[in-house]
Amino acid sequence: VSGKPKLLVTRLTPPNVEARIARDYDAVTNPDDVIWSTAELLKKAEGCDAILCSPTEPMPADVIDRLPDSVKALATFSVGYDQIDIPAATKRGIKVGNTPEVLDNATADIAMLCLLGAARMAHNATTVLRTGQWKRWEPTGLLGVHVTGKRLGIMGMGRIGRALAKRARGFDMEIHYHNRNRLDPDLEQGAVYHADPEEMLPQCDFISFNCPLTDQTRHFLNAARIEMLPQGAVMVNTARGPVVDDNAVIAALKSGRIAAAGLDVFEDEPNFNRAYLDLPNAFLLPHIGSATVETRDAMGNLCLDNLDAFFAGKPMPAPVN
Ligand code: 8YV
Repeated sequence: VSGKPKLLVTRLTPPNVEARIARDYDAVTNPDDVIWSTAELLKKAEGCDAILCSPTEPMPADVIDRLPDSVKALATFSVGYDQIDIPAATKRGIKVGNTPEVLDNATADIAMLCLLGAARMAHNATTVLRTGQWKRWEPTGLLGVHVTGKRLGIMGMGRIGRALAKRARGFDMEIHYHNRNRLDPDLEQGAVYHADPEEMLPQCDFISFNCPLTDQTRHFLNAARIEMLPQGAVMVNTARGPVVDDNAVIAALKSGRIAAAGLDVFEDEPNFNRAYLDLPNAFLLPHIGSATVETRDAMGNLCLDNLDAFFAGKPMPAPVN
């Protein structure tokens, strides 16, 4: 590429990232932050060398295959890249980068918030307060699930899973985990490894999903596996909505089979299953895991580090393929 590379930026990025883009790239941006259809995306990508994209633009194989030939790199503003068909990108010679590490702490904080918010029925409690139903102290009312000393099963012990484990240890929880591979002892920090995730389920007073969405993890927590959890378990999801079957979770929250859920992600966001709204034992957040000023800045900068490296002919600092 001679001169500044032409970059398509699909969503608004933090101000200092916008400034860096304006300085270093010939950019097509989206100042009104509208969500583009695939057709609009493909049209705007014409003549671009790379795209700074996000999970709001699905890029399955048929979209990757229709990208203009000029597009040689994708930098997604996310650690998750399930929205991109990576083998299709690789096949077309398109390099993909993501934003690991910089969002671990913010996301683990939200996982802990979901865990505590669910366990202590925070949604129901705040509703009681805000709707004028707080008339007197109730010795046996607004009781949640005790956290200290309980077993937490972490599905996916990558960087975010480990950051959650660190927090949960501070709450004296006993950590169990399933991961494709067992961790080295220095990373495991005494957590109990379960090679078979189904074998872990009966030991999960709490279960948290911190794994990527893949063909293996899609709908992992379905009706049959909910039955393998202890009665009254608490579940947390800050990963991707489709790793659980929302209909099965909603049924289990209604019956009390699952005592409470803390969810930051849903199937078909933002058109999540509205049945969740009727559940006092569901603590719900609108996908804010990485939503701190510092984290979003760092994510934007890492996207540009990936792209700068790519255009300098160097390996991306956070490559996917
Ligand atoms: C963001 C995320 O909400 O990184 C991810 O995979 O889901 C979150 O950090 C999102 O990607 C913002 O674009």
